[in-house]
Amino acid sequence: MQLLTGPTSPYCRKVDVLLRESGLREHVTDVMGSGTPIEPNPTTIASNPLGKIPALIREDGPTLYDSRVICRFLDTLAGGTFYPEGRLWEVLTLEATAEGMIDAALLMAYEWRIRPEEIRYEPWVEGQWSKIDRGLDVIEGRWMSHLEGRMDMGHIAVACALGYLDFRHDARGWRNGRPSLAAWYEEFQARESMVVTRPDR
Ligand SMILES: N[C@@H](CCC(=O)N[C@@H](CS)C(=O)NCC(=O)O)C(=O)O
Repeated sequence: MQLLTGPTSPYCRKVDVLLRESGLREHVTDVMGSGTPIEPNPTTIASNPLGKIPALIREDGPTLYDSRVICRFLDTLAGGTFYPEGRLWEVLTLEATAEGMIDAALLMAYEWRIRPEEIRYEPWVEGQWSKIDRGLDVIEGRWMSHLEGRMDMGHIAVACALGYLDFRHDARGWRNGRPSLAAWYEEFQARESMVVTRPDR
């Protein structure tokens, strides 16, 4: 299988961490496919009409895209431990929360990297940060017992979201007022799968 990926994408990092944690890494070859909405990558467009990475090109079936679809597929191949049946809806909801935070963080980054300064709209940027802020509060307030339990895709998604906040939005200080989540992340980010996939390498 080939994974269309990029070195700083938090969505691709989710897939990479799962590959490493589930022992499937050697079955997938990385192919660089980064692009932006205004400079799409031709290789990626050929595999995903949305022009987004990650996309997983399979030998025995159609290409899969969207990190959640790819992670669910890979987990099925690996034996199904990262989306455990007994707490599936919790895992999917936590993964969706983390994914929404990544979406907002990426839109904020696009705003300063891509949009010309004279047409930036600050309330829209702050509205994106509010989504992240509320997501962080809900994880700190309601999800810590889940995160302290056995690792599943929710853990990986939250860790990749927090890693992206450190990478692109460090000045916002997401740890302030969230001591439990900060302590959990400190430990989780030391895992080898997280260390070798850090976006600032
Ligand atoms: N929901 C998608 C989002 C993927 C996504 O937005 N990827 C970014 C890279 S971080 C991308 O390829 N952006 C290019 C574009 O939006 O045209 C997923 O989970 O895979």
